[in-house]
Amino acid sequence: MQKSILWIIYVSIFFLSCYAQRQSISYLPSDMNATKETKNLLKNLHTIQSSGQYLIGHQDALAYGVNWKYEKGRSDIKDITGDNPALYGWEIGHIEKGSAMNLDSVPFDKMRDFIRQGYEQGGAITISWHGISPLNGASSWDVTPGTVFAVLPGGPKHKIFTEQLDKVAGFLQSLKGKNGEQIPVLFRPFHEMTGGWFWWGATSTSPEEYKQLFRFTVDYLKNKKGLHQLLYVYSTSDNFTSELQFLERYPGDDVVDVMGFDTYQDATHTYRDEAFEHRVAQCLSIVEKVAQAKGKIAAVTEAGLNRVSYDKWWTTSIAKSLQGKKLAYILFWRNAGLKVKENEVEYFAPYKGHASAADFVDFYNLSQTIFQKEVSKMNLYK
Ligand code: BMA
Repeated sequence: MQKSILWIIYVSIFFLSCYAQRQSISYLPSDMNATKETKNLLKNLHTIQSSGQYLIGHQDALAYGVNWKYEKGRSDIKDITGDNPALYGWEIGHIEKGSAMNLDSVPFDKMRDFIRQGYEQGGAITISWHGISPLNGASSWDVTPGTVFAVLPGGPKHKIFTEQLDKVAGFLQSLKGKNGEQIPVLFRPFHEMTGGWFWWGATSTSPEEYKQLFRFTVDYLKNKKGLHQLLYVYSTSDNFTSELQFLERYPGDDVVDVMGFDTYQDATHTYRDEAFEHRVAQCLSIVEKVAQAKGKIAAVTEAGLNRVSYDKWWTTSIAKSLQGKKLAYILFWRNAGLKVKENEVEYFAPYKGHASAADFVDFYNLSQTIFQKEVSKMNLYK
Protein backbone atom coordinates (compact mmCIF):
# COMPACT_ATOMS: atom_id res chain seq x y z
CA MET A 1 0.00 0.00 0.00
CA GLN A 2 2.65 2.45 1.11
CA LYS A 3 4.76 1.46 -1.86
CA SER A 4 2.02 2.25 -4.33
CA ILE A 5 1.49 5.68 -2.75
CA LEU A 6 5.19 6.34 -3.11
CA TRP A 7 4.97 5.31 -6.76
CA ILE A 8 2.10 7.68 -7.35
CA ILE A 9 4.13 10.49 -5.80
CA TYR A 10 7.19 9.66 -7.94
CA VAL A 11 5.16 9.50 -11.13
CA SER A 12 3.35 12.77 -10.33
CA ILE A 13 6.64 14.54 -9.62
CA PHE A 14 8.03 13.24 -12.89
CA PHE A 15 5.06 14.49 -14.92
CA LEU A 16 4.93 17.80 -13.08
CA SER A 17 8.60 18.47 -13.74
CA CYS A 18 8.16 17.55 -17.43
CA TYR A 19 5.23 19.97 -17.57
CA ALA A 20 7.22 22.73 -15.86
CA GLN A 21 10.12 22.16 -18.24
CA ARG A 22 7.84 22.33 -21.26
CA GLN A 23 6.39 25.57 -19.96
CA SER A 24 9.76 27.21 -19.50
CA ILE A 25 11.04 25.90 -22.86
CA SER A 26 8.13 27.44 -24.70
CA TYR A 27 8.85 30.78 -23.02
CA LEU A 28 12.38 31.03 -24.34
CA PRO A 29 13.07 33.53 -27.12
CA SER A 30 13.58 32.27 -30.66
CA ASP A 31 17.16 33.52 -30.33
CA MET A 32 18.83 30.90 -28.15
CA ASN A 33 21.53 33.41 -27.25
CA ALA A 34 19.12 36.17 -26.25
CA THR A 35 20.38 38.40 -23.45
CA LYS A 36 19.14 37.97 -19.90
CA GLU A 37 16.96 41.09 -20.11
CA THR A 38 15.44 39.90 -23.39
CA LYS A 39 14.63 36.48 -21.95
CA ASN A 40 13.06 38.13 -18.93
CA LEU A 41 11.01 40.46 -21.10
CA LEU A 42 9.54 37.52 -22.99
CA LYS A 43 8.85 35.59 -19.79
CA ASN A 44 7.10 38.60 -18.26
CA LEU A 45 5.06 39.27 -21.38
CA HIS A 46 3.83 35.70 -21.09
CA THR A 47 2.86 36.30 -17.47
CA ILE A 48 1.00 39.46 -18.43
CA GLN A 49 -0.70 37.74 -21.34
CA SER A 50 -1.98 34.88 -19.20
CA SER A 51 -3.19 37.27 -16.48
CA GLY A 52 -5.86 38.84 -18.69
CA GLN A 53 -4.14 42.24 -18.58
CA TYR A 54 -2.34 43.93 -21.47
CA LEU A 55 0.16 46.75 -21.94
CA ILE A 56 -1.01 49.95 -23.59
CA GLY A 57 1.43 51.34 -26.12
CA HIS A 58 1.70 54.52 -28.13
CA GLN A 59 3.89 55.25 -31.13
CA ASP A 60 6.36 58.17 -30.74
CA ALA A 61 4.69 59.02 -27.41
CA LEU A 62 7.64 60.86 -25.84
CA ALA A 63 8.72 62.77 -28.94
CA TYR A 64 5.63 64.79 -29.85
CA GLY A 65 1.87 65.05 -29.70
CA VAL A 66 -0.87 67.11 -31.24
CA ASN A 67 0.45 70.72 -31.22
CA TRP A 68 3.78 70.10 -29.43
CA LYS A 69 7.19 68.60 -30.10
CA TYR A 70 10.19 67.62 -27.95
CA GLU A 71 9.07 68.82 -24.52
CA LYS A 72 10.93 66.92 -21.85
CA GLY A 73 8.76 64.56 -19.82
CA ARG A 74 5.62 65.20 -21.86
CA SER A 75 3.30 62.83 -23.70
CA ASP A 76 -0.31 63.30 -24.83
CA ILE A 77 -1.37 60.28 -22.78
CA LYS A 78 0.37 61.69 -19.71
CA ASP A 79 -1.37 65.05 -20.19
CA ILE A 80 -4.68 63.21 -19.76
CA THR A 81 -3.96 60.43 -17.27
CA GLY A 82 -0.88 61.66 -15.39
CA ASP A 83 0.84 58.48 -16.56
CA ASN A 84 2.76 57.37 -19.63
CA PRO A 85 2.07 54.33 -21.79
CA ALA A 86 3.72 51.03 -20.81
CA LEU A 87 4.97 50.32 -24.33
CA TYR A 88 6.78 52.75 -26.60
CA GLY A 89 6.67 52.32 -30.36
CA TRP A 90 9.37 53.82 -32.60
CA GLU A 91 9.97 53.84 -36.32
CA ILE A 92 13.39 53.59 -37.96
CA GLY A 93 12.50 54.07 -41.64
CA HIS A 94 15.36 55.96 -43.40
CA ILE A 95 18.06 54.65 -41.05
CA GLU A 96 18.87 52.33 -43.97
CA LYS A 97 19.92 55.26 -46.14
CA GLY A 98 22.09 56.81 -43.48
CA SER A 99 19.72 59.72 -42.73
CA ALA A 100 20.01 61.57 -39.45
CA MET A 101 16.23 61.47 -39.00
CA ASN A 102 13.45 59.01 -39.72
CA LEU A 103 10.77 59.35 -42.40
CA ASP A 104 8.60 61.29 -39.95
CA SER A 105 11.45 63.74 -39.18
CA VAL A 106 12.35 62.36 -35.73
CA PRO A 107 16.16 62.59 -35.36
CA PHE A 108 17.68 59.21 -34.52
CA ASP A 109 19.80 60.76 -31.76
CA LYS A 110 16.68 61.99 -30.02
CA MET A 111 14.92 58.68 -30.64
CA ARG A 112 17.78 56.81 -28.98
CA ASP A 113 17.44 59.02 -25.88
CA PHE A 114 13.66 58.53 -25.78
CA ILE A 115 14.08 54.77 -26.11
CA ARG A 116 16.54 54.80 -23.22
CA GLN A 117 14.16 56.92 -21.17
CA GLY A 118 11.22 54.55 -21.77
CA TYR A 119 13.36 51.55 -20.94
CA GLU A 120 14.81 53.09 -17.76
CA GLN A 121 11.24 53.83 -16.65
CA GLY A 122 10.49 50.13 -17.02
CA GLY A 123 8.54 50.34 -20.28
CA ALA A 124 8.75 47.97 -23.24
CA ILE A 125 10.11 49.09 -26.62
CA THR A 126 8.88 48.08 -30.06
CA ILE A 127 10.41 49.18 -33.37
CA SER A 128 8.97 49.09 -36.88
CA TRP A 129 10.83 49.76 -40.12
CA HIS A 130 9.32 51.50 -43.15
CA GLY A 131 12.55 51.14 -45.14
CA ILE A 132 13.00 52.38 -48.70
CA SER A 133 12.98 49.89 -51.54
CA PRO A 134 16.44 48.41 -52.13
CA LEU A 135 15.37 47.93 -55.75
CA ASN A 136 14.77 51.53 -56.76
CA GLY A 137 15.13 53.75 -53.70
CA ALA A 138 11.39 54.54 -53.66
CA SER A 139 9.48 54.58 -50.38
CA SER A 140 8.15 51.51 -48.55
CA TRP A 141 4.89 52.05 -50.40
CA ASP A 142 6.41 51.00 -53.73
CA VAL A 143 4.96 47.75 -55.06
CA THR A 144 7.22 47.04 -58.01
CA PRO A 145 6.99 43.27 -58.54
CA GLY A 146 10.13 41.29 -57.85
CA THR A 147 11.58 43.57 -55.18
CA VAL A 148 11.91 40.88 -52.54
CA PHE A 149 13.21 38.41 -55.11
CA ALA A 150 15.92 40.96 -55.97
CA VAL A 151 17.08 41.42 -52.37
CA LEU A 152 17.32 37.74 -51.42
CA PRO A 153 20.73 35.99 -51.58
CA GLY A 154 21.79 35.70 -55.20
CA GLY A 155 19.54 38.59 -56.25
CA PRO A 156 20.91 41.75 -57.94
CA LYS A 157 20.03 43.99 -54.97
CA HIS A 158 21.16 41.67 -52.20
CA LYS A 159 24.25 43.70 -51.37
CA ILE A 160 22.25 46.92 -51.11
CA PHE A 161 19.86 45.13 -48.79
CA THR A 162 22.60 43.81 -46.49
CA GLU A 163 24.06 47.32 -46.35
CA GLN A 164 20.64 48.51 -45.23
CA LEU A 165 20.58 45.82 -42.56
CA ASP A 166 24.04 46.91 -41.39
CA LYS A 167 22.62 50.37 -40.67
CA VAL A 168 19.57 48.92 -38.91
CA ALA A 169 21.89 46.76 -36.79
CA GLY A 170 24.08 49.75 -35.99
CA PHE A 171 21.15 51.67 -34.54
CA LEU A 172 19.84 48.70 -32.56
CA GLN A 173 23.34 48.06 -31.22
CA SER A 174 23.56 51.64 -30.03
CA LEU A 175 20.56 51.16 -27.71
CA LYS A 176 22.10 50.60 -24.31
CA GLY A 177 20.89 50.87 -20.75
CA LYS A 178 22.72 52.45 -17.80
CA ASN A 179 24.83 49.40 -17.13
CA GLY A 180 25.86 49.03 -20.74
CA GLU A 181 23.33 46.25 -21.39
CA GLN A 182 21.56 46.15 -24.76
CA ILE A 183 17.99 47.39 -24.56
CA PRO A 184 15.56 44.62 -25.55
CA VAL A 185 13.42 45.48 -28.55
CA LEU A 186 10.26 43.91 -29.97
CA PHE A 187 11.44 44.23 -33.56
CA ARG A 188 8.66 44.27 -36.15
CA PRO A 189 10.12 44.38 -39.64
CA PHE A 190 8.14 43.92 -42.87
CA HIS A 191 4.75 44.38 -41.22
CA GLU A 192 1.29 44.27 -42.85
CA MET A 193 2.72 41.82 -45.40
CA THR A 194 -0.75 40.40 -46.11
CA GLY A 195 -1.76 43.79 -47.48
CA GLY A 196 -0.77 45.04 -50.90
CA TRP A 197 0.89 48.40 -50.23
CA PHE A 198 4.52 47.76 -49.22
CA TRP A 199 7.38 46.41 -51.35
CA TRP A 200 7.37 43.29 -49.13
CA GLY A 201 3.57 43.02 -49.39
CA ALA A 202 1.28 40.48 -50.98
CA THR A 203 0.99 42.33 -54.33
CA SER A 204 4.62 41.90 -55.22
CA THR A 205 5.88 39.07 -53.02
CA SER A 206 5.04 35.36 -52.89
CA PRO A 207 4.58 33.75 -49.46
CA GLU A 208 7.79 31.78 -49.98
CA GLU A 209 9.78 34.92 -50.84
CA TYR A 210 8.38 36.69 -47.80
CA LYS A 211 9.37 33.85 -45.50
CA GLN A 212 12.87 33.89 -46.95
CA LEU A 213 13.11 37.66 -46.49
CA PHE A 214 12.12 37.42 -42.83
CA ARG A 215 14.34 34.41 -42.16
CA PHE A 216 17.33 35.98 -43.89
CA THR A 217 16.88 39.18 -41.87
CA VAL A 218 16.72 37.35 -38.54
CA ASP A 219 19.72 35.20 -39.42
CA TYR A 220 21.73 38.25 -40.53
CA LEU A 221 20.97 40.33 -37.45
CA LYS A 222 21.50 37.44 -35.08
CA ASN A 223 24.41 35.55 -36.56
CA LYS A 224 26.24 38.07 -38.71
CA LYS A 225 25.70 41.20 -36.60
CA GLY A 226 25.58 39.43 -33.21
CA LEU A 227 22.37 41.07 -32.01
CA HIS A 228 20.77 39.20 -29.14
CA GLN A 229 18.43 41.82 -27.73
CA LEU A 230 15.59 41.23 -30.19
CA LEU A 231 12.21 39.56 -29.95
CA TYR A 232 10.83 39.17 -33.46
CA VAL A 233 7.27 40.18 -34.27
CA TYR A 234 5.21 38.70 -37.12
CA SER A 235 2.59 41.34 -37.76
CA THR A 236 -0.01 40.92 -40.50
CA SER A 237 -2.80 43.20 -41.61
CA ASP A 238 -6.34 42.46 -40.37
CA ASN A 239 -7.52 40.87 -43.64
CA PHE A 240 -7.69 37.25 -42.48
CA THR A 241 -10.57 35.10 -41.27
CA SER A 242 -8.80 31.79 -40.66
CA GLU A 243 -5.61 30.43 -39.10
CA LEU A 244 -4.49 29.31 -42.52
CA GLN A 245 -4.73 32.84 -43.93
CA PHE A 246 -3.04 34.35 -40.88
CA LEU A 247 -0.14 31.92 -41.19
CA GLU A 248 0.21 32.08 -44.96
CA ARG A 249 3.43 34.10 -44.72
CA TYR A 250 4.53 32.97 -41.25
CA PRO A 251 8.30 32.42 -41.45
CA GLY A 252 8.57 29.80 -38.70
CA ASP A 253 8.52 29.23 -34.94
CA ASP A 254 12.30 29.47 -34.79
CA VAL A 255 12.32 33.12 -35.94
CA VAL A 256 9.18 34.54 -34.32
CA ASP A 257 8.39 35.47 -30.71
CA VAL A 258 5.28 37.60 -31.05
CA MET A 259 2.40 37.27 -33.47
CA GLY A 260 -0.20 39.92 -34.11
CA PHE A 261 -1.96 42.14 -36.59
CA ASP A 262 -2.51 45.82 -37.39
CA THR A 263 -6.05 47.11 -37.41
CA TYR A 264 -7.70 50.48 -37.96
CA GLN A 265 -11.29 51.62 -37.86
CA ASP A 266 -12.17 53.38 -41.12
CA ALA A 267 -11.79 57.07 -40.25
CA THR A 268 -14.92 57.95 -42.23
CA HIS A 269 -16.89 55.78 -39.77
CA THR A 270 -17.10 58.51 -37.16
CA TYR A 271 -19.42 56.51 -34.94
CA ARG A 272 -19.52 53.20 -33.08
CA ASP A 273 -18.54 50.72 -35.77
CA GLU A 274 -19.61 47.28 -34.70
CA ALA A 275 -18.15 45.68 -37.81
CA PHE A 276 -14.74 46.98 -36.71
CA GLU A 277 -15.22 45.62 -33.19
CA HIS A 278 -16.22 42.27 -34.61
CA ARG A 279 -13.16 42.22 -36.88
CA VAL A 280 -10.76 42.95 -34.02
CA ALA A 281 -12.34 40.30 -31.80
CA GLN A 282 -12.36 37.74 -34.60
CA CYS A 283 -8.75 38.34 -35.65
CA LEU A 284 -7.62 38.29 -32.06
CA SER A 285 -9.41 34.99 -31.38
CA ILE A 286 -7.50 33.44 -34.27
CA VAL A 287 -4.15 34.90 -33.24
CA GLU A 288 -4.69 34.04 -29.60
CA LYS A 289 -5.37 30.42 -30.49
CA VAL A 290 -2.32 30.08 -32.75
CA ALA A 291 -0.09 31.86 -30.25
CA GLN A 292 -1.23 29.65 -27.39
CA ALA A 293 -0.60 26.51 -29.44
CA LYS A 294 2.88 27.68 -30.40
CA GLY A 295 3.81 29.14 -27.01
CA LYS A 296 4.13 32.65 -28.50
CA ILE A 297 2.96 36.09 -27.48
CA ALA A 298 -0.20 37.49 -29.08
CA ALA A 299 -0.56 41.24 -29.61
CA VAL A 300 -2.41 43.93 -31.49
CA THR A 301 0.67 45.39 -33.09
CA GLU A 302 -0.97 48.63 -34.35
CA ALA A 303 -4.43 50.03 -33.90
CA GLY A 304 -6.37 53.23 -34.11
CA LEU A 305 -9.27 55.34 -35.26
CA ASN A 306 -7.75 58.43 -36.79
CA ARG A 307 -8.88 61.57 -34.90
CA VAL A 308 -10.89 59.34 -32.50
CA SER A 309 -14.24 60.59 -33.73
CA TYR A 310 -16.29 58.29 -31.48
CA ASP A 311 -16.07 59.57 -27.89
CA LYS A 312 -16.47 56.18 -26.22
CA TRP A 313 -14.11 54.35 -28.56
CA TRP A 314 -11.72 53.33 -25.76
CA THR A 315 -14.05 51.63 -23.30
CA THR A 316 -16.45 50.40 -25.97
CA SER A 317 -14.81 49.57 -29.27
CA ILE A 318 -11.38 48.68 -27.91
CA ALA A 319 -11.86 47.37 -24.38
CA LYS A 320 -14.87 45.30 -25.39
CA SER A 321 -13.16 43.76 -28.44
CA LEU A 322 -10.22 42.76 -26.25
CA GLN A 323 -12.41 41.53 -23.40
CA GLY A 324 -11.48 38.04 -22.22
CA LYS A 325 -8.70 37.70 -24.80
CA LYS A 326 -5.14 36.69 -24.04
CA LEU A 327 -2.78 39.26 -25.50
CA ALA A 328 0.30 40.98 -24.10
CA TYR A 329 -0.10 44.42 -25.65
CA ILE A 330 -1.83 46.80 -28.02
CA LEU A 331 -0.01 49.71 -29.68
CA PHE A 332 -1.89 52.83 -30.77
CA TRP A 333 -0.41 54.71 -33.70
CA ARG A 334 1.18 58.15 -33.58
CA ASN A 335 -0.19 61.59 -32.71
CA ALA A 336 1.35 63.35 -35.68
CA GLY A 337 -1.01 66.35 -35.44
CA LEU A 338 -1.03 68.46 -38.61
CA LYS A 339 0.99 66.78 -41.36
CA VAL A 340 1.95 69.82 -43.38
CA LYS A 341 2.99 68.06 -46.58
CA GLU A 342 -0.24 66.08 -46.79
CA ASN A 343 -2.29 68.90 -45.21
CA GLU A 344 -4.11 66.47 -42.95
CA VAL A 345 -4.45 65.95 -39.23
CA GLU A 346 -3.50 62.56 -37.82
CA TYR A 347 -3.69 61.29 -34.25
CA PHE A 348 -4.75 58.00 -32.72
CA ALA A 349 -4.60 58.77 -28.99
CA PRO A 350 -6.54 61.65 -27.42
CA TYR A 351 -4.85 64.81 -26.14
CA LYS A 352 -5.85 67.26 -23.42
CA GLY A 353 -9.23 68.74 -24.29
CA HIS A 354 -10.14 66.07 -26.83
CA ALA A 355 -13.74 64.79 -26.75
CA SER A 356 -12.65 61.20 -26.00
CA ALA A 357 -10.26 62.17 -23.16
CA ALA A 358 -12.75 61.34 -20.36
CA ASP A 359 -13.39 57.93 -21.87
CA PHE A 360 -9.64 57.40 -22.14
CA VAL A 361 -9.34 58.02 -18.38
CA ASP A 362 -12.00 55.34 -17.83
CA PHE A 363 -9.98 53.08 -20.13
CA TYR A 364 -6.87 53.89 -18.08
CA ASN A 365 -8.71 52.91 -14.89
CA LEU A 366 -9.82 49.50 -16.17
CA SER A 367 -8.08 46.69 -14.34
CA GLN A 368 -7.02 45.11 -17.66
CA THR A 369 -5.02 48.06 -19.00
CA ILE A 370 -1.41 48.53 -17.92
CA PHE A 371 0.37 51.87 -18.20
CA GLN A 372 3.83 53.06 -17.13
CA LYS A 373 3.38 53.23 -13.35
CA GLU A 374 2.02 49.72 -13.15
CA VAL A 375 4.51 48.20 -15.55
CA SER A 376 7.47 49.75 -13.68
CA LYS A 377 6.46 47.71 -10.64
CA MET A 378 6.34 44.55 -12.73
CA ASN A 379 10.05 44.67 -13.53
CA LEU A 380 9.76 43.56 -17.15
CA TYR A 381 13.50 42.94 -17.39
CA LYS A 382 14.03 40.93 -14.21
C1 BMA B 1 1.83 55.95 -41.31
C2 BMA B 1 1.58 57.42 -41.11
C3 BMA B 1 2.67 58.13 -41.86
C4 BMA B 1 4.03 57.67 -41.35
C5 BMA B 1 4.15 56.17 -41.33
C6 BMA B 1 5.43 55.68 -40.69
O1 BMA B 1 0.80 55.18 -40.91
O2 BMA B 1 1.60 57.79 -39.76
O3 BMA B 1 2.52 59.52 -41.66
O4 BMA B 1 5.04 58.20 -42.18
O5 BMA B 1 3.06 55.62 -40.66
O6 BMA B 1 5.56 56.12 -39.36
